[in-house]
Amino acid sequence: MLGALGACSAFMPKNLDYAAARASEQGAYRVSYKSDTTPIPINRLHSWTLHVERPDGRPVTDATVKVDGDMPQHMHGLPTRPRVTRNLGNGDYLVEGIKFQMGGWWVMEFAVTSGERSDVAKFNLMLQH
Ligand SMILES: [Cu+2]
Repeated sequence: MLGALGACSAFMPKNLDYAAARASEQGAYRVSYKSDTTPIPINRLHSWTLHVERPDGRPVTDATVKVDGDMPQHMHGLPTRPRVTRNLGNGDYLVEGIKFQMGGWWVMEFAVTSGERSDVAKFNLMLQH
């Protein structure tokens, strides 16, 4: 996207955490994801199952989750608007409509709200072309 400036040379933090299970930023939740397709595909719609639990491991069964994603080096987001379409129970949520239009470093963000508690979990992904 940055053309002559060289998108791939734009700043990228070293030692990014690519774990698929993380604490949310303020520690309110533990969030993990599983893609229904592995490896995570480029240019193909697919779904993830998100799991949300409290730090003590109790599943969060009443969360509302907003989904967003972007490529920090490229200043663009996803070509689609993925969203939670089903509460699968036991802290699992189906996220449909995910599509990555290119390989590289992506950050997926899940804004989780349950009761009064809102927090965001961010996942780094390095997708292969
Ligand atoms: Cu990009």
